[in-house]
This record gives sequence, C-alpha cells and structure tokens, in this order.
Amino acid sequence: MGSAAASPPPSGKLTQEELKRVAAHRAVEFVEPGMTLGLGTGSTAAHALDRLGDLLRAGALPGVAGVPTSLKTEAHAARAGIPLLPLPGARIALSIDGADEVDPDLNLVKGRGGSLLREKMIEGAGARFVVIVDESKLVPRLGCTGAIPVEVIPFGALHTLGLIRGLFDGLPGFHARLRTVPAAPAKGGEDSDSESEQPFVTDNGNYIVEMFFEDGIRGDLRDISDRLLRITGVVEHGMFLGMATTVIVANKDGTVSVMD
Ligand code: ABF
Repeated sequence: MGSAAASPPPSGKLTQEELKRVAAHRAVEFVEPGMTLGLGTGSTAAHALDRLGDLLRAGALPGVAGVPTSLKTEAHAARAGIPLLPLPGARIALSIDGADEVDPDLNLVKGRGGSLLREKMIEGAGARFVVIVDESKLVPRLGCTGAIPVEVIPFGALHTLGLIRGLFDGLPGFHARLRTVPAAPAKGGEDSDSESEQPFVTDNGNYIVEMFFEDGIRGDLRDISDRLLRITGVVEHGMFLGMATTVIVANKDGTVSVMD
C-alpha cells in the first residue's frame, strides 16, 4: 500500500468542509471521458458530484455518466447536470464515495447515512473504488467512532436483531438496536406523540440495525461478516472489507495522502 502526499496549501488551516472538497476534487482527477461512474452519498461525495458537474458543463468529460448510490445522490447528481444510468450488467469503471471510518488495511465502515446496500452493490461492481475522506475518518479498528449498520428486512426485524445480538453474546461493551427516527405526524394532522419513534427505512424499504462495539471490533472481520450474512433476515452490513482500491485522505495540514 503506497502513500503519496501532495504539497500543502500556501498557508493556514483548512476547515473540515474544505478538506472534504480537497479529497473529492483529487478523486475526480481519476475520471476519464466516457466513463460510467458509481456516484457516492454523503457530504464528501457531494463535493465530487459538484466538481463533476462543473467539468461536464465545461465540456471536459464528454460521455461521462453516473449510477447513484442513493435517492439523495440521484437528486443531487441531476441538479449537478450529471447524466444518470441504472446499474449496468457490465462492470463500471470507477466509483467515488466517502466513508464513515477507514482502518489501516483500508477496510471501511460505510452506511451510517442509510445507503450501504446500493453503495456496496455499485462500488462492488466497479473496476476501481476511490474513497474520499478527511483525516477524522482514520481509525485503528472499525467501530471505534460509532455504529456498524446492518440492513435487515422489515419482517421479523426484532427477531433478526435478537439473532445479531446472539452473535456477540457476552462481548463486553457490545450492544445493538434498531435505528429509529421521530414518528411522522398522524394522517389527521393532530400532533403525534412527540416521544414516539418509528424504524428508519432505507431507499430499499428495509430497516437498519446498528451494532456498537466499545472501542471498536476486535476479531476476524471476515468471520464476523460471514456470520452476520448467514442470518436469514440480514440483507447486508456496512463493513466494506478489501473493497477500496484507493483511499484519498485530506490531512488537517492541507496535504493529501493517496493510499492504495
Ligand atoms: C456515504 O456517506 C456513506 O457510506 C457514509 O455513511 C457517508 C459519509 O458521509 P460524509 O462524507 O458526509 O462523512 O459514504
């Protein structure tokens, strides 16, 4: 895994948003005319979409089109003027997306935004998957900064949650819950009980179980992945193991590291 740092900016610290933009613009440099791209979700990927739209409008990338990883990305890409395609049968050239965490082996946590399934399908279909992050996403182990999301079908979701909990029975500091959002107002318009919650629903109509490991996951990630995916109600999880081909990190000092 190589690592090349670009020269720092003339002076001063960049904000986190500026760092995201630096990483995103560096990733767009990998795009060539005629490419079909996987278009990622989240605030870092949004900078890549905007940059792509600018270049397309300038006529710099003729023939480029994208496959959106979420309904939110689909709307953003349309606003940016990026032609959209369904996920083709053939491989796509390149996907560009953010991540929630990146470990030293370039394994990722993704999907805290709720889009893990389409992200994993599209980014797994690409010849190249470029991940764009600011330095805050680098972790020693997956699960250090928050949940590992697991997409589950709605039917029997609480049963599936119980089976997931059973995989880690007795593991100190582990807990799992169904992700919820505030309940929508009742149809009649009267205020719903402000305390009531309802399950978060993904673009695919599924639910999300959130797994929390105190101080991150310790153990064989592929074994944990296999055991999760063998649970019948589980559709997919947010550990992207060995999928990133390149990780672009915008460092706090303004330099950019490219790891692959
Ligand atoms: C997507 O966007 C998701 O996999 C991930 O949850 C999120 C990261 O968003 P941001 O770049 O805003 O931190 O990549």
